Amino acid sequence: MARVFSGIQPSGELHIGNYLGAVQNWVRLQHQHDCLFSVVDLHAITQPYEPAALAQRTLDMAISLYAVGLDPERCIVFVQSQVPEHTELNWLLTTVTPLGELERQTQFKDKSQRQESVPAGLLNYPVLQAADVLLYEATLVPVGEDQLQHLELMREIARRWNSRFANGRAAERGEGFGFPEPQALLSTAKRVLGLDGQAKMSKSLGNTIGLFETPETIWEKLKPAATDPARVTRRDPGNPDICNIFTIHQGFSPPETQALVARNCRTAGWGCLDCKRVLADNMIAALTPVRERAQELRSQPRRVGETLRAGAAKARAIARRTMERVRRRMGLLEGARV
Ligand code: AQP
Repeated sequence: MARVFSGIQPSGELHIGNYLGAVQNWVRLQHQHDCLFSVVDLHAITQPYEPAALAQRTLDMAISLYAVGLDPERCIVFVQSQVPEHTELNWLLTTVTPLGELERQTQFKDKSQRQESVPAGLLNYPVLQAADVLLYEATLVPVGEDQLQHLELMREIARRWNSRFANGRAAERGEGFGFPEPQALLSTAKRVLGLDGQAKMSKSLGNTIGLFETPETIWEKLKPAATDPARVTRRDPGNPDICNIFTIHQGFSPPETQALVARNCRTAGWGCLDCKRVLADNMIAALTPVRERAQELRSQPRRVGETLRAGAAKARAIARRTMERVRRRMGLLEGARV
């Protein structure tokens, strides 16, 4: 079984971009691999945020993950800041990370433009992400397309650390330790655009459909959403391959409906509103039970907190073992020696 790690920031409500791009895959993977999924609150604080609201948002995101189907009996779900080894490994990895690589990350450039004063934590974000994954020696990372550049850097960090600190002769004796180079795992909806059809759907851009919206809101948001820009009038044929609404259909509608939608789009048999109505019905059918499960979990915050702490304890047991080996390889003085 491969080890899988992925995370999500508690920076707002879980939306269908996060769901179709990553989280839906997580639910499937928990049945096939050894999986860890984290609510990465330490990443979320690299953007402006409200301290009084963060803990509640973290709990809400965990509830969302349980509600969509992550089962604490099948995978480890935990809050990043409850496993301090993430920040320790982050620091150690910064010593092998080239500054130039960090400065050329697209997400850093985008997000730093939106802030007046840019915190160093935003620059360091991909190193913390590398620590998240390498701490568990994970080999598969299910993410959306926006994270591919970070994944490439993570592999580079692993290679640099290995070439500096992994000991070849010890490895021959079976005592070596080096980080595996993790691979990204993309879903079919690897990039869901926002409802305006411009930027990617993003919690911080307010262009989302949340996973827990009511049926009325889902329809109200879908109605004006951007489609193929070439469809100006009802009679113009469209191209589903470049339509964001069709991407969302691929996540919520069965294959035969997708085929029907594509045909009716190309022949102008349906207008965009007809296509959106079918999508709304399928989304509502899929998301109503998820919304109900979330409501039930919200009424039991203490139980959710306990489940998360148990998840953090399991994650920490793995993280500690990795850190013992990392510290030794990097030459840090062991307490037992003096
Ligand atoms: N629009 C998207 N399409 C496909 N996948 C997406 N993901 C995010 N947006 C899309 C994937 O969701 C996972 C969790 O993302 P995150 O919360 O760690 O951070 P993010 O990518 O920065 O998500 P947001 O919604 O855009 O958050 P903010 O606005 O706070 O930055 C990741 O695997 C991501 O690829």
